[in-house]
Amino acid sequence: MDETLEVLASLSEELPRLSPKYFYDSRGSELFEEITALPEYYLTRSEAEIFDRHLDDIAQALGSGDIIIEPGSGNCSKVRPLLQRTAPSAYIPIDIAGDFLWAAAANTALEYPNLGVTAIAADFTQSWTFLEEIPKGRRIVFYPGSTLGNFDPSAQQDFIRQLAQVVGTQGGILLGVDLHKDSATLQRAYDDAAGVTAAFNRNMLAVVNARTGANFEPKEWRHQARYNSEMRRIEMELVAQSTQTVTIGGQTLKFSEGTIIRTEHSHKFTMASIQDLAAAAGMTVTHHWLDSSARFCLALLQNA
Ligand code: SAH
Ligand code: AVI
Repeated sequence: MDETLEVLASLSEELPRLSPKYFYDSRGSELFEEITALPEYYLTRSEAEIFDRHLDDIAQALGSGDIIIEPGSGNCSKVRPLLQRTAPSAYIPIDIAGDFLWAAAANTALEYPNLGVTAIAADFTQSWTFLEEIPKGRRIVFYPGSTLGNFDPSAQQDFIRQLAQVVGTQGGILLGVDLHKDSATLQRAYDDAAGVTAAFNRNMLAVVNARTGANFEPKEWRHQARYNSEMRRIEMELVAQSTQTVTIGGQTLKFSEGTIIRTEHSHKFTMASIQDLAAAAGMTVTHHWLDSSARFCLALLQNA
């Protein structure tokens, strides 16, 4: 769907929403990179610790010489241990933030001269026609960072089903997901003291302005994040600080003071929910690894 129509439709819902894909232009990608270094945002460090502790095991489970496909590759830094240890023939980073992707992929290609790097600037929720152009071979989809958790549960299932087809019976999905835990730790991770997550959240309105010609005033919106422990998800929102009139695609929308726009769900997982997701796609969790505090899980899913 055309982005202007999509934005108008989701903002007109009973609970106005914007898709988290609008977080990511180059500025949004930089802000996300800053988030990953925050003391409160343990996810990236916990996942890195899993690689530090278990790389031999992970590499053995994956085998060598594969094609690694990474949806939502960001700065392409998480794949490094895999590139070093499993020596794949090709690496295919896919990301919606094109300029940030080109720069990250170019650095990766320079650093690994024997690796074929094909960067794909695309929305990974759309059809993966680009697969026709990538080299043939056994495929590993590397999907770290708990980006799967930004989909709602039925979309998570659809996405894993699609990835199951991409990897076939020979390959696998190496999936990194954040685990359910106490609300305070989670809320801190999404509402840091330095206000970087707030800036990341508000930047979404600047991205929507750039992509649809809308005229949101980002500074008139306040960041809010709460853990909904029943739904096992962080709900990130923007709250209007005054009455706002916004024009998008020739339509005028009025948001009274206190109006909430839901910008992100970040679902948290349990071992059982990871296994259920795999099973719904006809896959099995053949291996899994945790960090020392059991905050984060890296799982290898293979077709049963
Ligand atoms: N994998 C990295 C980055 C995670 S941030 C890490 O774990 O640190 C999520 C990434 O997914 C961003 O780089 C963002 O641009 C990308 N992304 C989000 N929605 C997307 C979509 N619909 N299609 C393609 N990329 C998307
Ligand atoms: C990319 N994604 C997994 C992040 C998350 O934790 O849900 C995005 C993010 N939102 C706020 N902080 C980080």
